[in-house]
Amino acid sequence: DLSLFRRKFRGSILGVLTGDCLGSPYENEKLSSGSKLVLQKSFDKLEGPPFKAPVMQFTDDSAMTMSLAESLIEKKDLDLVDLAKKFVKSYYQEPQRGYGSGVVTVFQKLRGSKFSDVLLPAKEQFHGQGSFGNGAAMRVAPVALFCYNHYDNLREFAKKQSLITHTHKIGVDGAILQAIAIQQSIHIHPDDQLNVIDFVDELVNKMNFVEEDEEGLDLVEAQPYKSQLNLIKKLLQEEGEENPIDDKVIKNLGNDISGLRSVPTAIFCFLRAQKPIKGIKTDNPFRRAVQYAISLGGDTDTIGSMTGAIAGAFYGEEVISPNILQHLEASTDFKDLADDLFQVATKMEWNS
Ligand code: F2R
Ligand code: MG
Ligand code: MG
Ligand code: MG
Repeated sequence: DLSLFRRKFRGSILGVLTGDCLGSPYENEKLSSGSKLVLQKSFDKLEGPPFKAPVMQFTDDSAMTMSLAESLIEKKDLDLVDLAKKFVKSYYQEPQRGYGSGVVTVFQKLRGSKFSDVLLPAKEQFHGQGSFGNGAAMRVAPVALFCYNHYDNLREFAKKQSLITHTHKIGVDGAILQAIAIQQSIHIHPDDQLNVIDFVDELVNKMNFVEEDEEGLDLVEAQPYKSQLNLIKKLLQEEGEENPIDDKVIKNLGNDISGLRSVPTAIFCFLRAQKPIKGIKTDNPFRRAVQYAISLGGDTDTIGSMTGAIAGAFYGEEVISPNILQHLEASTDFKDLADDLFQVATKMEWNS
């Protein structure tokens, strides 16, 4: 059903934008119960009757997502030189979008070397360790959509697009996991009851191969995402509406700028929001997921955005309030981008 996929493409891309714009005012906060109430009220207001207010600005998360989508659409392929150029151009046009402090060095070196080796600057980050930030994961949605029907390409493309800025295994595998979660969501009908444990089990199986122990390390240590996914399962089984365990979620899954302590959190927020959550008053499961993600504090724009990308891919665009979208910067541009990506992706031979 192509029209369902089209709505899911829009849902995912607009989900990125929604979580980013709504989450960024709270970035790096620890939300008290008072600020969680402020969050509830501000969502209520945005969702309510239209009112005049300054639009909420997007940050690096959406800016880089846009570059990646534009490059895939234009090149009908993943072209790393073109992508690097688009990232750099977008950064120098709008450097105030709240980029990570490390990644800026990559942009400077890429430009300074005239893109002679687009993989080299990222390799030199953090004394050769590479970045383990969530920057490669936060922008990966367009790859998941571009490869929506082809798992091997999705894995390969999610990795390759990371390597322009993130080479640390944690940074790369976080992007792969986020892409896989979006792809799984695309392929489940939103009217079907989602079995949250099956959803995680499928991720565990896939990440087991992604995180194969290549260096002869202890298998548990060498598969950190798999461990976090198993924790998600435990938390989902433990938590009931009456027993919110936010502190436990933050402590165990995390809410920071590293891939490992943000991507699994976003997946958890999407899955947990299938059921009501105490303190979050809405019947809309997309809003519940994004609001819950932001309420956990820390890297709120990014965890909100990644949660939105997964939830939007599951429910489709109709779950995102048009009133809210009106308050978000460039939301029609992002919708058009999703449509263009849909046109290109559905014509790729390997998706058919
Ligand atoms: N950077 C932010 N928010 C804080 C500042 C924004 C504010 N508005 C301002 O401008 O002052 N948000 C954005 O950054 C995150 C994505 O970051 P990305 O793209 O992964 O960048 P980077 O620099 O590669 O990594 C982020 C930080 O992680 C630490 N780090 C990463 N790898 C490391 C390593 N191997 N060793 C030690 N530290 C490492 C560093 O502190 C990096 O700067 C998103 O939240 C996005 O919204
Ligand atoms: Mg940001
Ligand atoms: Mg930084
Ligand atoms: Mg962030």
